Amino acid sequence: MTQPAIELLQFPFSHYNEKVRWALDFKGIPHQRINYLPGPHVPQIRRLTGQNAVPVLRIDGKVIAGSGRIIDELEQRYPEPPLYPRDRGDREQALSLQARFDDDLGPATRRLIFDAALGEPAYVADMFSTGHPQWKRTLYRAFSPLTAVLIRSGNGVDPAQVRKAESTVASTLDFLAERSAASGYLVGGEFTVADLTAAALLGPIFDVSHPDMKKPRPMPRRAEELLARYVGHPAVSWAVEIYRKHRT
Ligand SMILES: N[C@@H](CCC(=O)N[C@@H](CS)C(=O)NCC(=O)O)C(=O)O
Repeated sequence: MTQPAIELLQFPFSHYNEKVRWALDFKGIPHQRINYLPGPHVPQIRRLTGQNAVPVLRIDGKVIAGSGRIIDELEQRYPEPPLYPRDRGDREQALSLQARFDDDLGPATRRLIFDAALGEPAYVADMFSTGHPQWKRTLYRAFSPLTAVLIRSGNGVDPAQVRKAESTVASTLDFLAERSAASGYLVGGEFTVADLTAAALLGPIFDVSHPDMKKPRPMPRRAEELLARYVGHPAVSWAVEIYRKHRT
């Protein structure tokens, strides 16, 4: 049977995109990644999907936006190895945790890393332009002070929202530590989409070892401080372990 051509339209380093990369790699699905630059990506992604965000998956001529919807499609087409628990109640719990983390944890960790790193816009520009030709990287870097302003306003990076994000991250970390304490997993004693989502969306605030998410060094000083603030939390050790065991 011939495999359908699969393309992931993505930003490197983005944690929602990481959810989909992780699902594709975990299931061993061959695919091509097409990198976009945040900002200049808008016209093409909007034309294709009617909205601006990536990840977007193109599979068999079908275009799907949104990490949860994409993972759902992959799970239907490639059920093994599973990311959804077999038990119906567990499956509902795993999917509801995914939706919760997508809604609150993802925006919160992103806000914190942007707040910490955007003092050095060139660092952020270099990170996001990974994989692009050098001329494009140089041009993108030159525009990075402007991009930084747009990223701040587009992601609610202001003092009040940052404080809210800190509180969301603190309560989610405590929840994850408590919930995973017994079996090492969030639902049903096995690795599911809930663990994948939590670990991927925590990516901005810890030192992920996987090459797709490893933060370039040296990092801005405030970004170092951000990671240092969370490194001792048991939920961060849990996320490191989930990456080690399950991020192929
Ligand atoms: N809920 C969406 C969120 C995706 C998202 O926020 N993507 C960001 C990158 S991390 C993005 O594309 N931002 C650029 C934009 O919206 O223009 C998902 O689960 O895929």
